[in-house]
Amino acid sequence: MGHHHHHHSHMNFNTILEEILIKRSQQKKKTSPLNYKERLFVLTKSMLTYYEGRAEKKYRKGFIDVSKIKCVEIVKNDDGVIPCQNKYPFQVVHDANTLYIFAPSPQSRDLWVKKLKEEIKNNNNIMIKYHPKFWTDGSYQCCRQTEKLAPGCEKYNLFESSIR
Ligand code: 4IP
Ligand code: ZN
Repeated sequence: MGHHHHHHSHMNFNTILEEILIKRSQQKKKTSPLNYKERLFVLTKSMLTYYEGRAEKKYRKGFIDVSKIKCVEIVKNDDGVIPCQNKYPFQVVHDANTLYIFAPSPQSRDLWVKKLKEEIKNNNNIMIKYHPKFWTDGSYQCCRQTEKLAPGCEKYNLFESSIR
């Protein structure tokens, strides 16, 4: 007691990337609401975790096992409206779900996509094809397929940054 370390509790040596971003609810159930929440995202070698709140008082809301990620890519949105403050979407496909995350700038998005791609490059479940556009109102905007798990409609390139 009596000795206080000055430390940055919000960032440890395991952290690859950390930033406040916005996420769309994954709608894991048919009854799940569609909403957008600001979350503190933290990427480590093993987990992508998101928290409510900022550095000191943060509550974990969700996490994705990096080894379960099948695809990380920018979302093509052409002139579509993005109903939250951050206008640069990317997707993290894992298990049976897709997490859509919205970055505040192209630079932020590029960094997240790049770092995530680096971390998943040895995963054995990487998708051959993916959906370049959003799942919205019961179908993919890219191919109009109406099953969330419908096969991808465009070749996925893990080693190239996608076209905007
Ligand atoms: C919740 O809505 C939040 O958006 C959750 O996000 C989300 O979980 C839930 O989706 C959704 O129902 P309410 O806050 O209105 O309850 P967060 O965990 O960031 O708060 P995800 O899975 O997106 O983390 P479902 O599909 O998990 O129910
Ligand atoms: Zn598609």
